[in-house]
Amino acid sequence: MFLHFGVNTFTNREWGTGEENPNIFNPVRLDARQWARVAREAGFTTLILTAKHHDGFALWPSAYTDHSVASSPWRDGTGDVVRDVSEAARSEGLKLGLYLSPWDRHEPVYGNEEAYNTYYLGQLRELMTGYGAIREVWFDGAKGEGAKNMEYDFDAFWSLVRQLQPGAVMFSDAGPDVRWIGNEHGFAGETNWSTYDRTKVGVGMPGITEYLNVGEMGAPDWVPGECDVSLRPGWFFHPDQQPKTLDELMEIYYRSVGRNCVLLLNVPPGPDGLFSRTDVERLLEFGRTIRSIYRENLASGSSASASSKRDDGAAYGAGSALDGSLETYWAPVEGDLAGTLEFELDSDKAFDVVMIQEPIQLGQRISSYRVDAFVGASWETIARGTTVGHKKLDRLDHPVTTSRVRLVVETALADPLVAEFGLFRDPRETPDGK
Ligand code: FUL
Repeated sequence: MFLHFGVNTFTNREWGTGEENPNIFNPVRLDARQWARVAREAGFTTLILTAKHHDGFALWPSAYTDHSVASSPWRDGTGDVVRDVSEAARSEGLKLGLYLSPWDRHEPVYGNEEAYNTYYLGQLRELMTGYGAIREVWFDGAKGEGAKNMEYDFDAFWSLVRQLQPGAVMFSDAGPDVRWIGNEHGFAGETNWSTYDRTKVGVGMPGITEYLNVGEMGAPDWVPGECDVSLRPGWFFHPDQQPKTLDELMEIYYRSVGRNCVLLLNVPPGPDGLFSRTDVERLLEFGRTIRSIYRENLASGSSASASSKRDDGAAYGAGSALDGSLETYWAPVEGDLAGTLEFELDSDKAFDVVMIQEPIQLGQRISSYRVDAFVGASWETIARGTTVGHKKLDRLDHPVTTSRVRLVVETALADPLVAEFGLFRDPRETPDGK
């Protein structure tokens, strides 16, 4: 869960000017435990807070500037939003991520490369040393028109994070660990490789958003995509905006998590420092719907067979695709770049979601597949796709009822491996209303 919060929350803007008076920052009822509790109940695992957005206002009392919570009336200048969020996350069993905008419209030395990079590194060090374990650091690439021209010293930023928080992953267009998916709708490409070539992702590369959206088959760098999107039209809270509907959120879920991506959904707290009631209700409904889908894998307990099985003692059989573990997997005979897994259910089952997972600790291999169901007297193709990766979900237009299903891997870059296969039922109506 992304948390966009700061002076914009009080000015009703998306991008602050940097000239905001810290006096406006006063979220009198701020309760980061509410944010963390709702996040956990809805099924999120990590909170990523905008510690500093483009306006330069620091949500923690940074020693490098007085443009921060320390100059605000909130808790008489003794508050620290980063501390509150880090403690709330820990107590709810969530991980913590921080966003520190490189573009800074307040800081007077911005534009002077040496001075500003030093300033930024100072702030980054405060965040990487003061708040316990950090899971993700988010480097936003935005730089508005008219911004002073300067190069950020990303190599220095990245090595500081590696040194101080070796367990953190770093997000930016160019990785190094997690890449932007190329749009803010929460939609990964239907084909989505976790691999791409970092050197191609220079600023201003033509076609960059498409490249980020799809990745590149067989490219050298493992940089999975992350889909960032807001629950509301804006990233920051605006009183006249409404959250997305459950169906819109589920569409995002299928096109992000269901396409080999991490979903980073933004929930903006309001000026009182709390999530709105409508947002909380929508998030809990979203979490319940997802849990309901996974409640029962209708394929589990079926008898599974495969076109071939790698034969060197270990458990590479078809049954490994149904054992609930991403560590064990079906593998065909070495050298087979295609293969079929067939599942015989004990009786007819109706499902409208098909799940496939690769054991990505061994890379991403499958490049095209189809799913067939035995209906009446013949096999019918009910889903078709390209990449799989960590998780592929295919939502069908209408429920299919059958007792025989097969996954046909048509092409792969290396022996295709399948860690898990699942058949599920989305509790909502299918798109065609059945
Ligand atoms: C963009 C920013 O300009 C937006 O304000 C927001 O923070 C979004 C997540 O990234 O680049």
